[in-house]
Amino acid sequence: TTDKMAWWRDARFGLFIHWGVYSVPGGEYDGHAIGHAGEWIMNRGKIPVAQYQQFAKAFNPVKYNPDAWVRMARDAGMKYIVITAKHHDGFAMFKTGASKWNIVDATPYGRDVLKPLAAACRKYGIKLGFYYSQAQDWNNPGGAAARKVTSEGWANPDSATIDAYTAAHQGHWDPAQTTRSFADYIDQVAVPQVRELLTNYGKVAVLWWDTPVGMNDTLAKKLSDALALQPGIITNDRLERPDFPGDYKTPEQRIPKLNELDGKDWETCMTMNGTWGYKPSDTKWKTPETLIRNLIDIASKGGNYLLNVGPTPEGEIPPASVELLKAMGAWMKVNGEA
Ligand code: JFZ
Repeated sequence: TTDKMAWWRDARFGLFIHWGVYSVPGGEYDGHAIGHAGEWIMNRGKIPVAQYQQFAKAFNPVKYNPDAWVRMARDAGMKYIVITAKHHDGFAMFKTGASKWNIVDATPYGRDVLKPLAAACRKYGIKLGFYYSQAQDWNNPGGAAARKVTSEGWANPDSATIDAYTAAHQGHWDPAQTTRSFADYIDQVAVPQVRELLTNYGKVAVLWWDTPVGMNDTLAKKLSDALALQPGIITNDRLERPDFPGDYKTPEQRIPKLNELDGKDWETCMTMNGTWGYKPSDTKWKTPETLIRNLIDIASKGGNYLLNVGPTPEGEIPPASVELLKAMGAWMKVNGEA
């Protein structure tokens, strides 16, 4: 049955939130600007695990206001929110028993940020989804690392050694990353955390998988089986196994052409500047006109638009993003559905 897709097809517009420890360095390491998106800084900068984990001590989102975030999304005309529960740096933004590398145990803030977001979503009738990086995990031992990436963007004095290690260890750059097998990481971290996410936050509308590096059918089945905890949950296509195609496709940073559409459900995810995670040096914001046209283009072709914000370590959504969402809300008020 495809009934479970009804709300999603109706929704058209959602908020993506990339938030985690990577917002602390914000694209800069050791005084150097690191290329690529902010949330990839640990991999792109080949930052050792012990050093990266220091950033958690400065992650203290005392200005976090989930009620205001959800109202902001609602007022922009959005119907759902997908937040990074765990991105590739492996940092859990929630209370978890599967790893100490989480917001409760490793930051001065010491609180789960997903709980109050779930409550605010319930209050305003906004659906809540979790992004979960099921395979790539650069801090929990055994997690995968995309292997094509070499260090760049700064004068890493050890880059030759690190790049050689990376080439020889499936993309890992720190021996601490390889002290457990990938299968054990899936059993001991990924599956338990997905189960926690689907148990402790009430109704979860979407599970947004990403980058299935090193995955195989057996391990993917364990992750997919956990979804039984939330009847009616919708998943994207990034588990990427033939047996688990997911419920919708995820063209990234682009809007499909009419002749590419094959009748399957799809969602374009997109940044407002050029990064998913907070990176203050990226000031190349799209205009409100562009974003509104994108929404119209996507809606007219039957897709959904998942538009991203990257909050700061203090828990604030960048003012430029807030302004863009206000502009979209103003347009939606006049032209959106009643
Ligand atoms: C992934 C992440 O690596 C990235 O940090 C961000 O979370 C984004 C939403 O998803 O990046 C991808 C994943 C898939 C493609 C490109 C980038 N793809 O299929 O072209």
